[in-house]
Amino acid sequence: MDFNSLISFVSSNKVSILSGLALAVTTGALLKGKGKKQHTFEPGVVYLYDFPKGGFPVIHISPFVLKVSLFLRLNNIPFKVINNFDMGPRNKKPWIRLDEDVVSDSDIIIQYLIKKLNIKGFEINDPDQAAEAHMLRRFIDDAAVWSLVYSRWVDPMNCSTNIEAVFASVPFPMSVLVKRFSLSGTSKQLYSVGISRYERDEIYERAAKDIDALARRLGDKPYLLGNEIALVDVSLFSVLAQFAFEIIQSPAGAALKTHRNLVDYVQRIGEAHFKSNELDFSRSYPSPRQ
Ligand SMILES: N[C@@H](CCC(=O)N[C@@H](CS)C(=O)NCC(=O)O)C(=O)O
Repeated sequence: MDFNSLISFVSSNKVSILSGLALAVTTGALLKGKGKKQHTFEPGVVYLYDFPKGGFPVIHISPFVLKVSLFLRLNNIPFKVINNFDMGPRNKKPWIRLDEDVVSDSDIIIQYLIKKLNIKGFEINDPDQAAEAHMLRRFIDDAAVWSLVYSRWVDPMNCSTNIEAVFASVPFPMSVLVKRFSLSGTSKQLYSVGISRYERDEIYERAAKDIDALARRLGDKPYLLGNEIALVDVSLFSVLAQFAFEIIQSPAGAALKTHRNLVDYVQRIGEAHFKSNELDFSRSYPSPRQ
């Protein structure tokens, strides 16, 4: 295209070019958290930064945000949720603000709150049990979680419904760019981590084995380590709840629902700490409860 044709193209497409640019700039700013609503922060209140509200039957669509939310609830810590695209210091949700402090990463947030607010009851004195809890937590948070990410974002059987629901509260046309941007980022992550190099059946076979192992480890105990809820349960609940409250049941959700103990576990913890508009029990727990 020579210079004269370029000028004539620009002058005849002024409106679309300008609107495209404006949309791209606004979306970029939105994703970077600029132009966000200014909040007044009350002292002593934890502000939990979450994604924009989704259309799922679970209040937080990120297991890691759900994990921090459950921890705050378990300990009666006053908190407010802020839904936006501001990704915080590590470029990941969740992150929190408490007074002058900003902390990100669910484990680091929980450890910070335990120390800052002098929360008792989560110490594990037996070194073997502490080591086992640590490994279980890593397995749940850093390994088992990836089949959820696959199922939500990439699985051709349910990803378009899920992606619509993830961005349910983002207005058009912003939603178009945000969907494209997030999907490409998540697909790259799934490839880098290695999950999306397996076939769909292989991914869900691995997920079902993860779920079977967790069901076996829980057995008939109320919680993973016995009678008291531990930090490893906060992680387990938060990942399982995402499978229990799906819009379209994935094979991993179906695998979960073959384990009565896991279904009861999610229901027991969920009902104790969340309201019915935060976890919609009417939209979960099919077969095992009949
Ligand atoms: N290790 C982190 C993981 C957090 C994480 O992976 N968050 C996801 C949402 S579930 C996220 O922010 N993804 C957006 C991205 O990676 O760009 C934690 O425990 O907080």
